[in-house]
Amino acid sequence: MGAGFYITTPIYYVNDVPHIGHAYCTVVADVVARYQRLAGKDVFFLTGTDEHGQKVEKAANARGLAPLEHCDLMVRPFKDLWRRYQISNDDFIRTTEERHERVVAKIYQRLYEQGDIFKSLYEGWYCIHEETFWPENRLVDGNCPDCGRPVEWLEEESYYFRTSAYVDKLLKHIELHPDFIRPGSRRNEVVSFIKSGVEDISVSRTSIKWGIKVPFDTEHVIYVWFDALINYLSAVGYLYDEEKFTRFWPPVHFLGKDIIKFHAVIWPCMLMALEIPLPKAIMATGFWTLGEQKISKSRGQVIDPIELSDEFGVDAVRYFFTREVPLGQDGEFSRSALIGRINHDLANDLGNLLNRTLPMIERYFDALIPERGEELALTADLISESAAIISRYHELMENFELRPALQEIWKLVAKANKFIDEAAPWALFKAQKDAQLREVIYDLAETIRIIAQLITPFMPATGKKIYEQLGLVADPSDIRFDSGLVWGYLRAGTKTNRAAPLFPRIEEKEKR
Ligand code: ME8
Repeated sequence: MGAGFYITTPIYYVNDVPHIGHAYCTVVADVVARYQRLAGKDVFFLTGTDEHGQKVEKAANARGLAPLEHCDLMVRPFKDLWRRYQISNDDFIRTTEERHERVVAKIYQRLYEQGDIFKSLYEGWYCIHEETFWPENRLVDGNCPDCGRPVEWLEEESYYFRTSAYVDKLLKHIELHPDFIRPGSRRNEVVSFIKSGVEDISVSRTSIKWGIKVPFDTEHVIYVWFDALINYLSAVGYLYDEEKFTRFWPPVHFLGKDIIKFHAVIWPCMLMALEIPLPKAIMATGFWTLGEQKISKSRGQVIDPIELSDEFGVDAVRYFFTREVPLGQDGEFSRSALIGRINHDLANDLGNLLNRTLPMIERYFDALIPERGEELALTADLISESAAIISRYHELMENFELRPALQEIWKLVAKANKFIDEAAPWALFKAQKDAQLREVIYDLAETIRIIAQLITPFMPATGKKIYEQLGLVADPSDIRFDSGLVWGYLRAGTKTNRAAPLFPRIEEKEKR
């Protein structure tokens, strides 16, 4: 097993520009990648684009472009969006790249030679939108059971992948590794799907041209899902960079619940056929809905992630994504809920903590962080509470429990706000209790710094801004937890820089 930490997002279809659902899955994976880096792991965080298949070919045709030209244009908005959202991916794979196509062809060849890919006749239904083959008995009123669109009848010679040979072994793996598919509700869904019977799947097409050719039969193009899943191998050096591959494999996959069967059934069977260890975890995220309908371009409900970040700021959106719903569950997207989070959690709770503390440092200590003084029961309690929260935070973050981890941080924010009221620095100042005042102010500033360090995976720019206000020049994204979460990192004599409030209140109707 590799010593590194490998995490992936789905590779997104380039038939259209990205929307908020794409941003969501990539942001949550980014939070985990950033956390693991700060925890000291050697991280490889991968995202990319899925560029073959009928859906992309159709989109290119509609624009009068050659498929590759269309892809070259459409990849830009994805890359721009990731830059805007401070996504810290280490690589970006496109399935039209040679490094990918080569690995796909080699894998296909090997599976054919060992008898796991074989030729037969495909007769059945196909949904272009979902790029999925459907048996007759799965259709709903003659339409695709997933998206409800009409399906097309296919009758063509096709290569099949022998999924059925591996499903029993897969079922055992799922039973032995309860954390393999998360959350548990998705695991149950996958298990009952497997138990209902998994057939061999068609993995080539003759009626389309846009894809990777079957190496030993060039009339056939490799099925887009078979091609796409292999990105997780081709990007990490499989068959060409042994050192990299063994360093990082196996991965943790983040993906939407719509594509769980591809990742939790077909993909593990492909890996077993190749004798490659299975992923550490397959984490299915939920959907953002509007009026209880999945947000999607084709349904005409669009929330542009760029406009959203223009209006509210990237960190506020990143916070909302991770704080509003538990990972794995659906969430109804609402502007008023977003504004509510900004006003209450960010402007009020976090913002006020800074806006109360920094002026006291200026007033009592000329804007210089004081030396610690005389410990009080109250300050000892704040320090031990912060240590307890840090340890729960790690436990939660290791398990991708992002929302509970934020709730823990906000317990510390609340605790620090309450500490100000109880320690009443203004009274200590008046009574000239200098040693106590110094301790109270130092501990408060240090708590704020720890909070900034803890929120950095979620809100990297905000963590940095808080550090700047405390007078620290280092970016908390560069400070590993083993030094950044140690009490006492903040040095006496550091000059603070109060700035404008991090999150101004938004005066618009909000929902609580
Ligand atoms: O399926 N809410 O690509 P895709 C939350 N190319 N997440 C959403 C969402 C919503 N309303 N809508 C989409 C593909 N997503 C394949 C993947 S991987 C080898 C190949 C997210 O462009 C969610 O993560 O259709 C979903 O799985 C992904 O976008 C699908 O993106």
